[in-house]
Amino acid sequence: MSQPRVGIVMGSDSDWPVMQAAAEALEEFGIGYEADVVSAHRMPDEMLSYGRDAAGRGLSVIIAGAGGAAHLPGMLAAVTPLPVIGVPVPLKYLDGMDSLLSIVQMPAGVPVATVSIGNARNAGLLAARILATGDADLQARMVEFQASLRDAAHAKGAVVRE
Ligand code: RP5
Repeated sequence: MSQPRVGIVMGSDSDWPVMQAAAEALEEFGIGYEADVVSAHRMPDEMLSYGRDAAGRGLSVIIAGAGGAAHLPGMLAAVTPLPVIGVPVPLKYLDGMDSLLSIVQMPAGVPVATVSIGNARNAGLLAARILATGDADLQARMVEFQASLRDAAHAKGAVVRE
């Protein structure tokens, strides 16, 4: 895999079963990534260092997933100029609504692009779209991918008005 352009981080290794879908989406597009556990609550110093150093290390996008009191995406967004995509990880209680609200309700000035609960695949695809704005080949592959979604919908009998 090439030099990491996307940093996938999560609050716990228990988040990986959800977060690995982001990695798989990036792999489909041949985008280099790194994946790390960087807990906002259990490793606050390491979390701040990760966010502060990410751009300088050559990352272009951060995907951050956490569950419960999910402060990781927002805290990273506070210390990096990079786009941060938040993934609300569903836990045993509250069905991920706690994670969603913790991530999505950011104060003005500090954006986190939040995907739906557990939808790490969309986080990977959104990171690919962000990178594709400066990469014509990658954008062409994204267009092909979108066409494949349309073809798959047709194959299932979807009606499309032309
Ligand atoms: C959060 O606490 C993590 O992102 C994880 O979703 C949750 C539970 O972590 P573990 O107790 O499983 O390590 O910070």
